[in-house]
Amino acid sequence: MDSTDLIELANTYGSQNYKPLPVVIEQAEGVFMWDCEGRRYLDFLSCYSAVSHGHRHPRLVKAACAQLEKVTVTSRAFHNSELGPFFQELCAYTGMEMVLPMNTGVEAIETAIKAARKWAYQVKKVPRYEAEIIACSGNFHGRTVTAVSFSTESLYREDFGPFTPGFQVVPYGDLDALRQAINPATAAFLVEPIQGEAGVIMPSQGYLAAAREICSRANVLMIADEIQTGFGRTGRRFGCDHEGVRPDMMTLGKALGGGIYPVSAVAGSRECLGLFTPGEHGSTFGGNPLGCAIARESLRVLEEEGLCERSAELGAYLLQRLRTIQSRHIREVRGLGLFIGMELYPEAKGARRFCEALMARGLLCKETHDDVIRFAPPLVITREQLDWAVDQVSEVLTSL
Ligand code: IF1
Repeated sequence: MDSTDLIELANTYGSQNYKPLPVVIEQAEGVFMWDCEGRRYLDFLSCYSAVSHGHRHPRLVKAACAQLEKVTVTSRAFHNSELGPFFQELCAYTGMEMVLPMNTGVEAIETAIKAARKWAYQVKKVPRYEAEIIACSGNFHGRTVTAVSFSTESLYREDFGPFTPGFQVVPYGDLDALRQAINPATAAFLVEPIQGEAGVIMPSQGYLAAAREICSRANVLMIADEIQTGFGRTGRRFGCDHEGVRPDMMTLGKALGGGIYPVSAVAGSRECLGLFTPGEHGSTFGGNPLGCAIARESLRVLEEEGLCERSAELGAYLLQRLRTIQSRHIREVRGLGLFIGMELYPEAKGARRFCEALMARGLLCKETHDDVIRFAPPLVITREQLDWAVDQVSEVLTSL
């Protein structure tokens, strides 16, 4: 079947919970993807950072295939030979004391919320069920009913109530609001080091460190959502590293699975994650040997190929080049590492049409929040490929 037939099929039988660009990906390798008609595209979305290693990284495919020949899923009713080493290596990589493995990012978020509430009742002695968690306006932490209960985006909440209680929302970047919101029932502050979905929104320098200080003084847990900013995307291992901040827990996902398999986790202190007792929490696939083997190799590849440093260096280069584009549409170009957003003026009539024009030139990007084009290529991209991409962006932004 050709692309048109395949789109027709997806539209006929699929719930329309997305409006994809009209391109059908059939193959991918490294930074490139090919559609059914053989057209090649440069991937500037990286599956929202899940493909930071590039598509089908040979070492990751090798590790996955090797594990496929041994054992894939066992449940946690039994130990498996990949689990302990995965825990140890992820603790070493994050500097945390314990890990609880899950599958998708939002499952890690839900796990962290449960851990924070349990800590509030058992350690902080907050009266049961008064624990509160503070989140930020513009947040994105996933699509479960609890996660959207504290979303400020009506598109993600509409018609999905009733919502989970126990959350407060403060303006992102506003330390006074955070201080004001904290009360004796506050369990935790949940924050993205950079808000991805909100449009690559960066807080002012020092915000994360100050928030860490406020939480420590108030005996409130700090939970960093590094599902998108983690594993080199911002030029350091984690977004918190830019300010030397050590959260009590961090939620991890996307690139942890090497662009091959869903692997997520909460990494945190023993004080938090040590509170779970057998049977209280879990999942069918969390910690399965296939995911652990892939995640272990994804950490090794990040380190051995210097992908964090690459992201820092090439991200600074890309940011600088994008900022030289003279276009009446561009309001701001911002980002850190290979995590960049180009905000357009409202008069540009939305970023989608620019993404469609870029697609026609062989560059695949995704708009977020109407007016922002997100640029987040795999961390294995080369400077020459970035130059080609900037040329396409420049052409489109100056011709449309
Ligand atoms: C979609 C963007 C959206 C995340 C952070 C948790 C999760 C995500 C910081 C949940 C997931 C994905 C979800 C995907 C599009 C993408 C996304 F922010 F990356 F752009 F939606 F806003 N925390 N982000 O970014 O992880 O359960 O999806 O594994 O839902 O359309 P998940």
